[in-house]
Amino acid sequence: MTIEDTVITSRDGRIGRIVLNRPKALNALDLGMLRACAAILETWRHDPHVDAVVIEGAGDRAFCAGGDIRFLRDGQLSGDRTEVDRFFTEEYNLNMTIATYPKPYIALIDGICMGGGIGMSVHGHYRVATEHAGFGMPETIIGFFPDIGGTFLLPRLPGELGMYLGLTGQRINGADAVHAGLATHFTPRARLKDLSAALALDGIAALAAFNEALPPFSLADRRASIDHCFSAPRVPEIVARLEADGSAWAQDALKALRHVSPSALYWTLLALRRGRDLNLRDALDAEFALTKTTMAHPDFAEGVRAMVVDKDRKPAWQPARIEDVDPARIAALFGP
Ligand code: QUE
Repeated sequence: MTIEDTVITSRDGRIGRIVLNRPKALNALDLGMLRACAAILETWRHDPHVDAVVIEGAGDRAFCAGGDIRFLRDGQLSGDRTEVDRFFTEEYNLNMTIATYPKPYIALIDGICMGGGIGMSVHGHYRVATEHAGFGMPETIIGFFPDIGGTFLLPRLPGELGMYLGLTGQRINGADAVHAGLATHFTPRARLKDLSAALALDGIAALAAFNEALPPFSLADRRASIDHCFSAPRVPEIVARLEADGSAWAQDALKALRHVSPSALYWTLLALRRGRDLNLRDALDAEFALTKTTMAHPDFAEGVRAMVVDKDRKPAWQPARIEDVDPARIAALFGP
């Protein structure tokens, strides 16, 4: 083990520990990290001394900010999809491994948890969130769509909450994530170290002992509006319903929708509606196919450029307006 390891694994009592250790990159996942996690999960699957797995992120800013989106952009722009396909294949297989893991898999989430980070946590049995957790699927902001099983997870949140989160890219805090079903337990940061130690001693029984009363769901008063606006059949109707709503919440949602890739709104809506009826494996396979077609759209490279590479936060979307997206062009991305 060296200090450069981007994934640190260890045994502690009867648990196996995984630390995503790229704190300067907000623990974003590269291929080496995916492989290290997959390898240790295979080792521990059959290890009679490991009863459960606990995963966390290094540093106090992030559990995991997502995938290595610069690498994916570079691969896409190179014209050779080999490395990009390999990344998604291994990432989605790891999501599936976590979802079907035979031993308790517990993610401790104390900081941002977005995109690929959701895939590394929410498919597992237990997700403990602190008051510093921030859960989100912000892919429309970079001209992509909620992958890593997001098309399976989001349609299964209460009402149209998942469509709201997936289209707007809005982030929710740790307590709200428990209310929404993305997290299972709420433990303050001040007690997380003690919880982590207790897991090694007592196993998953420690989860209940450290679970604290939840603050109210901050979106409780918005649930009816979310369900009404985001159940509209198409993107322009969602916009029209938000405009008709007129509340401060609706204004914020509209502002978010007008900032993200208009084309990504269209393909995300279709992908999330389709995911309602798929199991996780089929959803991941459908997402894999969709990575090929959506990433070939100019908005992906432009979105990553604007938000992650140059950080000017001024993407030049094509088309630039929701009203100008051609639904037939989006439908074609889903195959014949
Ligand atoms: C939307 C996203 C991502 C994002 C920013 C967005 C995303 C992602 C990253 C990210 C963050 C830090 C890193 C890194 C990538 O940022 O998916 O390599 O060091 O992974 O607005 O979807």
